[in-house]
Amino acid sequence: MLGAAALLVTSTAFAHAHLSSSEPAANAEVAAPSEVTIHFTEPLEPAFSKITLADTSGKAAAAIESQVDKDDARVMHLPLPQLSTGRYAVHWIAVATDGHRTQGDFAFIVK
Ligand SMILES: [Cu+2]
Repeated sequence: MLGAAALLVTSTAFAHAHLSSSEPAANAEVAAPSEVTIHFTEPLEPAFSKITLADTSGKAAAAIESQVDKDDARVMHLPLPQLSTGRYAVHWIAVATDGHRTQGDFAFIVK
C-alpha cells in the first residue's frame, strides 16, 4: 500500500482517469436501471478497467463483465440483470492509457 500511496503523490501531474459522471448518479434513488454507465475524464485501458456491483449483503449483483465503450474509451458500461429494490454499491477501477490506476465507490438505491 505504501507504493500505491507514493505513486498517487508523485504522479498527480499526469492524466489520471477520474469519474466525471455516472448513471445512476451517486446516491440516486432510481427505478431498476438496465446498466451502470460511468463517464471518465480520460480514455481507459479496457483490459484493466472494470465496474463491479454488490447488493446489500455484499454479493455480486451483475452477471456480465463491464466493458469499455467501443466508440468512446472514456465511458464504461456494466450491463445489469433485473435488480430488486435495495441499495447497491458500485466499485470502479479505471486504468488510464498512461497506466495510472484510480478507483472509487458510490451507491445507488433501487426503489
Ligand atoms: Cu496518470
